[in-house]
Amino acid sequence: MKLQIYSNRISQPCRAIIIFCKFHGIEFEEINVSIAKGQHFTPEYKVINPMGKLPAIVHGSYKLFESHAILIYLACSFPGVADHWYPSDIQKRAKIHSVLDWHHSNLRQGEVHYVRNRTLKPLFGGKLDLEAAAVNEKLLSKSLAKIEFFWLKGDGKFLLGNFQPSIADLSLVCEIMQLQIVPESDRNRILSPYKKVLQWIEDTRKATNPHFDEIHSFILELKSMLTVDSSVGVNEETKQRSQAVLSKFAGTWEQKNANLSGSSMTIIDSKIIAQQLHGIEFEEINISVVKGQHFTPEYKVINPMGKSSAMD
Ligand SMILES: N[C@@H](CCC(=O)N[C@@H](CS)C(=O)NCC(=O)O)C(=O)O
Repeated sequence: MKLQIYSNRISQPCRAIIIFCKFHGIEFEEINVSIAKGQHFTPEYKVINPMGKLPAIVHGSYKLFESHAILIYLACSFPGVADHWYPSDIQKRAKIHSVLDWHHSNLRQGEVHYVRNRTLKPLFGGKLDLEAAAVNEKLLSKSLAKIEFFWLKGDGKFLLGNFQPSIADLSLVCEIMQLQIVPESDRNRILSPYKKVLQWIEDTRKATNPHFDEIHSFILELKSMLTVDSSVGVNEETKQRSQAVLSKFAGTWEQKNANLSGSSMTIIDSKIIAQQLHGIEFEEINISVVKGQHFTPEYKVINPMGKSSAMD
């Protein structure tokens, strides 16, 4: 059975998956689920993804949600995907997971909420919140700095100093491309300090074109509808025109259907239990989060992100 992708092209993770499939010649049916109409909250969609989020896939009788998991599944189960996208070498592979996990609790948090508060909210019936956007921008910029000065270190053009792109490059670049929707002056202010990031976006785009441009043409079209001054909100006419763009791929769903909570100690404890269970020998080095030992230069050699836990 052909792969089905439940998607909406306004969504960064959906775009990453569609680009990946198109690039690798993976045949799929794209089923547009309208976020604007709340179709992702319907009981029918919750059978596909009980979390009510996009994207999700169905492959035969197998269902899967979470874009990173989907990219891994696609890279491993379809023939012809070059090793660099998701390396078979376990240490290289785990580094890709390190970037992907970091992405979801850092770059994505800053970017999603910034774009929502700065531009998108009125399209979904909310109000812009420029104060919140300023707070979100700080996390976004911090994350971009981490990409510039840490993840893009090394000889290659891609994340982790690789010479060829991986699923992590595609996922993170699609996330940053969402900034196309915000006013150009804001985007330039945020991105221009990060020259390596800008070059890496271009390199990832080139490596996956023409599919990258084709799939992103949707948000560029949406952006052209949002030329109003966002500080005064979106007027009714703009809202209607934008909804028309948002529902461009709509219809397929209707046809078809006729935290970061928990202390770090808890995480360490669960890892130690797993290690004891499997008989893996280890030395436990306790890092006092209370004393801020995870912020020391010595610890940052082990984990430059200054978080517990890490392994050497
Ligand atoms: N961690 C999830 C994120 C999924 C997600 O947040 N999807 C957004 C679109 S980008 C969504 O479904 N939003 C609708 C909503 O939250 O109401 C993934 O990578 O798949």
